[in-house]
Amino acid sequence: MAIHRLDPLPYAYDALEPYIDEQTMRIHHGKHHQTYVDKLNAALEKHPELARKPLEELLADLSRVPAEIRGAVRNHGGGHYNHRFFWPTLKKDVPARGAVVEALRATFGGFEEFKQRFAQAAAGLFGSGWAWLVMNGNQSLEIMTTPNQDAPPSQRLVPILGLDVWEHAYYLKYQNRRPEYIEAFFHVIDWERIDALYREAMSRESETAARR
Ligand code: MN3
Repeated sequence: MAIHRLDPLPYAYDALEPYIDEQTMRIHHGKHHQTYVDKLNAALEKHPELARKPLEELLADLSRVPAEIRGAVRNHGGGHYNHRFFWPTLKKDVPARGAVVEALRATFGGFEEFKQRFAQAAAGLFGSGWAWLVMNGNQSLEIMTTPNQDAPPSQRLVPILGLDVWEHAYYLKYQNRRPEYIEAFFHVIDWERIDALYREAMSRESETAARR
């Protein structure tokens, strides 16, 4: 029984043109993301007791996932988690503002400085993976990268912003010009959603801190 499923994009495939092209979005969402979902479900079929657990919980403690499917959960579960996070954070031409932007200025010494450091991290990642802005357990923002489909919850980090830098995310339009794709990404960040994720993470962390 398929437990995890691929949600439709919350916008049209061509909604991010010209920054991210329609064909890339169709293949990326309909083929690549679908494959992560299918392979995750196939792995979980062997362990139905895990299938009912939220994906985030499985990724947060991979050592508790049976060894025979641990790699599949890490790669395909991570792939599903990362892409499910990514799609709804994209929207064209949303002004960068809100509490998260204030926090970025305070943390990185300016919004442009943040952009530069995030872009450097994304451009410098060797091979396939993701660049992230995450919140750590001290309610601080950090820029980091993960290889392949490794997901922030596996490091106890809460994703606030993420960028897929696998070639499948940009090759049709940008070929080897990853920096141009990264530059284009800054035009399609839904800052309203990023701000909501930031506020949510802040209040969740405060609750956790209060319980400690
Ligand atoms: Mn991808």
